[in-house]
Amino acid sequence: MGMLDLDIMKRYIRMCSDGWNQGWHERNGGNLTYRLTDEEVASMKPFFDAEPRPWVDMGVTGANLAGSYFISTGSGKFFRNVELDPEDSLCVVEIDDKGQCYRIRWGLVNGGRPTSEFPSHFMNHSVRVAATNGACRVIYHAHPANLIAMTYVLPLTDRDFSRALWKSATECPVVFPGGVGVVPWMVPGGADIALATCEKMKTFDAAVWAQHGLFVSGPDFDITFGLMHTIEKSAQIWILAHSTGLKELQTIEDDSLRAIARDFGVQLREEFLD
Ligand code: 2HA
Ligand code: ZN
Repeated sequence: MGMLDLDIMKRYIRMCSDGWNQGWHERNGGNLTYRLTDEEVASMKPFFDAEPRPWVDMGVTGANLAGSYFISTGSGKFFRNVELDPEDSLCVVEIDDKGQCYRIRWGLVNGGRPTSEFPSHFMNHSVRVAATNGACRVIYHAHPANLIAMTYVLPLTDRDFSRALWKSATECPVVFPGGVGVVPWMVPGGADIALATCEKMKTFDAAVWAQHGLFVSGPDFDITFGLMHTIEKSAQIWILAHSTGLKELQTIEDDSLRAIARDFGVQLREEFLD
């Protein structure tokens, strides 16, 4: 029995492989963080390093995440390699009692630090934990090509993207009734994109990063991966339809979106409907 026999590690690694197999993680693209439950932390403690590595100041604070633990992909690591060598690609980090610093307790055996987007993930975990009453555990960032392509040709507004995606596949309004937020192009890895994303994630569980990718959150791996997958599938249909060069003859009308919402018992963001 070792760290990699734990169910939570197996499911985390499977999600990394699933993302790689979808083609969303060229080179070191993308990152995944998971906030562990107390039981999961307890099951991991026997496998933690004898000596924790030094505390690192994140430059951001998430008081509601004080004392929590995360699994994270490593900065510069490739999703392609996670399954092959998890100890080199992943880490478990502990957050201090102020929610300001992290230290590595397991993994990254050849050195390194958590994803370059860790401050972004951390701040967004903080926002989503508050927004979901503690239900949010997963933050996932990937580079799905069709959605990125859409950011070159659609106005970069929450409304335009939410409507286009809802109308490109019938299950979309059920899967993300709140729609998607859109963050304009920004330098990745910094505080600015973290703050802009947090602003969106106060009310959305998905934020498009223009000319870059998608940032999603959820309570578990299935729901979070499924959200990324559904949004990208919808974007693919949008791109395919527009790539024909043919005139659009029909779409899902706004009243049909309302009918889906009614029958499936979900609340669509009303201001996005005509
Ligand atoms: O981890 O995707 O946005 C590499 C990235 C940064
Ligand atoms: Zn990225």
